[in-house]
Amino acid sequence: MTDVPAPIEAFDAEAIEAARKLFAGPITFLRSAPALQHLPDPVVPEIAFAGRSNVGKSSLLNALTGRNSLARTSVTPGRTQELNFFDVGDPLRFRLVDMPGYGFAKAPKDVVRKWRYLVNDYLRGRVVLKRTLVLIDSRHGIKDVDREVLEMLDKAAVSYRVVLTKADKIKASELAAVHAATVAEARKRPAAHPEVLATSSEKGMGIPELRAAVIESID
Ligand SMILES: Nc1nc2c(ncn2[C@@H]2O[C@H](COP(=O)(O)OP(=O)(O)OP(=O)(O)O)[C@@H](O)[C@H]2O)c(=O)[nH]1
Ligand SMILES: [Mg+2]
Repeated sequence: MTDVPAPIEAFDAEAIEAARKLFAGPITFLRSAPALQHLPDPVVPEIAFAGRSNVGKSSLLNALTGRNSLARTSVTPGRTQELNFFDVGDPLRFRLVDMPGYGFAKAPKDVVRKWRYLVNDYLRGRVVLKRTLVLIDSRHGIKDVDREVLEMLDKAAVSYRVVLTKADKIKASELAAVHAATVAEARKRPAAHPEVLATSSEKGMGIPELRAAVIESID
């Protein structure tokens, strides 16, 4: 017997199917908020995507919604520069929020500061924010720059779930090791969900499960 959790957490078939249906329905871009005064009215639950620049936030949003170009992605870090809101469901059930990345060394300092304030203020102060998905590149695991964000979320008691991205880029054995280390760290953090999902937006791995996890957190 082993108690090492699998990289892909099991959800029951009904939850997977209900989530698939919801994400296959209407999803539309609502607006970009370059500053807090442009946020939409907080009328439905929100799920935010956070993580280092280039970790795959916009790609994961596209994979979840099954739409290739809903959120803009790029090989160059720093693509997403505002908070982008997407409406899910008709009638509206919840919103997905794609955010600028952190830890992007090449961006000018004042730009980085602006993004950081925007993201941090949103994360700490948004009443309808149900959960933040904190994305971590499978090849790198949790880095100090990620830990700063996790600490901020812990202190502000903002519920989050760590999600590994780009799982297709490493071998299964390497993925198992980084997953185990990430779970161990998540379980020590007060505001973190105890499970960590490994995903690949490229190959679709972990996507049905992450959909179910999103729905679970808004219900
Ligand atoms: N192989 C592989 N590549 C991926 C995956 N997810 C994202 N990428 C690639 O990683 C690069 C960055 O993806 P984005 O989704 O734009 O990353 P981001 O986190 O939104 O980046 P910023 O908006 O700059 O913070 C792109 O070239 C994607 O094609 C994945 O699951 N597998
Ligand atoms: Mg992006």
